[in-house]
Amino acid sequence: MGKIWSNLRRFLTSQYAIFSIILTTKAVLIHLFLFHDFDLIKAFILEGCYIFLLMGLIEFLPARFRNMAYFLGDAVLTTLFGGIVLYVAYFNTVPTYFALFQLGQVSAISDSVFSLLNPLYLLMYVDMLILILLQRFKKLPIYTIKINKKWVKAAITVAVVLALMSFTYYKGVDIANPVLAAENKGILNYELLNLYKNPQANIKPLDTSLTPAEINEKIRDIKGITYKKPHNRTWYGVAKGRNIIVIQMESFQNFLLNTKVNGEEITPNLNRLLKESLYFPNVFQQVGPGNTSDAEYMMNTSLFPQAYSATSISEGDRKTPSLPRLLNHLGYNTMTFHADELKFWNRDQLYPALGFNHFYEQPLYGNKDIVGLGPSDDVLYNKGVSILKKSPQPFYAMFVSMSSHHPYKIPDEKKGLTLPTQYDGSIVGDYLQAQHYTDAAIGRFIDRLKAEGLWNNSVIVFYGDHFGLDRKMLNKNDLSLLNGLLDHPYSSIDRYNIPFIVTIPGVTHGEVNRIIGGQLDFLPTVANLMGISIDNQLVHFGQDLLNTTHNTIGMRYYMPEGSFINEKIMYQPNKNFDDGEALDLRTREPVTEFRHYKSDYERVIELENLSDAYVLSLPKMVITNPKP
Ligand code: GP9
Ligand code: MN
Repeated sequence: MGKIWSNLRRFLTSQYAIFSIILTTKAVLIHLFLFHDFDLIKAFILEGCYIFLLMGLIEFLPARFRNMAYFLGDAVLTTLFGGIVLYVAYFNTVPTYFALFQLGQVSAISDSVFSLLNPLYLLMYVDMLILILLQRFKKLPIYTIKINKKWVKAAITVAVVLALMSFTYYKGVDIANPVLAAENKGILNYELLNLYKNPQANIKPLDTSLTPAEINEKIRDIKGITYKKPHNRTWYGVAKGRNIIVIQMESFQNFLLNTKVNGEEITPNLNRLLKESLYFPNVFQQVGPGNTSDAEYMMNTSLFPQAYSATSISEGDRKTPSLPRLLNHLGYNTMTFHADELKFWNRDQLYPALGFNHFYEQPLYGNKDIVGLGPSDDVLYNKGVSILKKSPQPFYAMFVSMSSHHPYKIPDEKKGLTLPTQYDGSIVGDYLQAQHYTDAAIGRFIDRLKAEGLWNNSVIVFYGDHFGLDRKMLNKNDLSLLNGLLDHPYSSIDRYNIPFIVTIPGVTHGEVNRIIGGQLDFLPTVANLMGISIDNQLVHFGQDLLNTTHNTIGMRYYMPEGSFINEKIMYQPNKNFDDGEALDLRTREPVTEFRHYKSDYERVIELENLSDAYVLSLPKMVITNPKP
């Protein structure tokens, strides 16, 4: 008996056991941090088996490398866990290994990341420091070399058996929601399963002999909509031949419009503009992990963004039929403006892939008047107007704003709202100030366009790229401020709701269209207004919102694949369709009876798969010198 105890003591103080136990504890703490309810023992076994297995591999190394290898193993796994925590904080979903490759992008938006970084995260590495010190001062009885190998072998064998069991068992369990899947299957098991069963492996490129008209017909069939000839459509060609100016507004949510804080309008310029625009208040974001760049992609292609990676990163090298390409053929000069570096979100590939004639990125905007990630929206628009002035007409110019990027810190002199003291130091207060600035800069942009004679002969489109406020960033005070502003509890419906506004000076006069829409619908709607028939030319998964009687919006990222918004509910699956959750769009209350909407769930998945298959069939292009 005494021998067993002394062997156990020797085992538990071995480097193998110490590092494995510490790392498993870290993994379990991450479960505690990321998932609300979880089973402690299950988490310990699920994460532990892989960690004891991985650390066990080090035991097979020559003795002189082991010490170093343990520390290295600890550092690598801790960084992986830290990366996952950071990713969840930023994107609000558990990343697959594909998405983890995009962490380079997260580091580029360091301000945002730092605001999410809790200094406590650094404590994740503290064990290494303690172990180094203990080792240095020879306080730690480490028996690595003299350890009874039988115990190690037994532990590794148990770990291998448990890892194999959990892998085999969960291979057959489909859980649509990535957060739930990682919680249930274990984080490391979930990553490994994704590696083994590439969720996109079943998608085969679409038959390239199909014409755009045939694919569009297939899309209409899946949606159950009937074909209407262009000339029978309302608003067809009302803006024919005009310039097109698109303004994609960073993190801009719909609730900001026509809302007052302390008696003051948050967005006075846009509110005024609504009176001479066509406004769609019931539009929802459809972005994937590529956030801003996915919004740009959807505006220009009407294709679903990828579910597991930023589209610009994984598919940005494919020559993609798009709005700029269509307009290039019609003699338009096509341009896009954004004050970030071109390589961010792989835009150096994306823009040529979308066929823009020109793109204007950093360092064109210099380094004056920096707000958040780069030069302010004012700098962007000023430079933009000076280029538009000289551009041949008609032109298509897309502007991607940036000053209102998370964490919404703008210089004091740019804070135009007088907020009550409850807003001091709150993210909601910062968000309102930043979006008030977005609106003010747009107001100045509009004035300049008018002064240069570029307003009346243009169509100007505005929309938010994606949400700015997520419940997880909000504390009690933030929530109560928001609830007061909105007059109801802040819900996912508010979070994903972005505005879509089209101004055609002289033509639009404050029409409000309450149809449900998504970002895929922007291109078909603009094409109809421009009198460009895309039916035979451009594969598109969205609908012209001006000629739509019913619509179902598919979302595949911030809510799991299969999530949708139809005229009645916002739905997301959990393990499958039946155990999903739904909210009534009108009351924002949970709905339990949603089974009769199963066809919407199946339909959005079929459309998303068809979109992926189509994207895979597009030819790759080699981009050596992206700058046109
Ligand atoms: C980066 C900027 C922000 O260029 O557009 O991107 P986001 O973090 O919102 O995807
Ligand atoms: Mn964005």
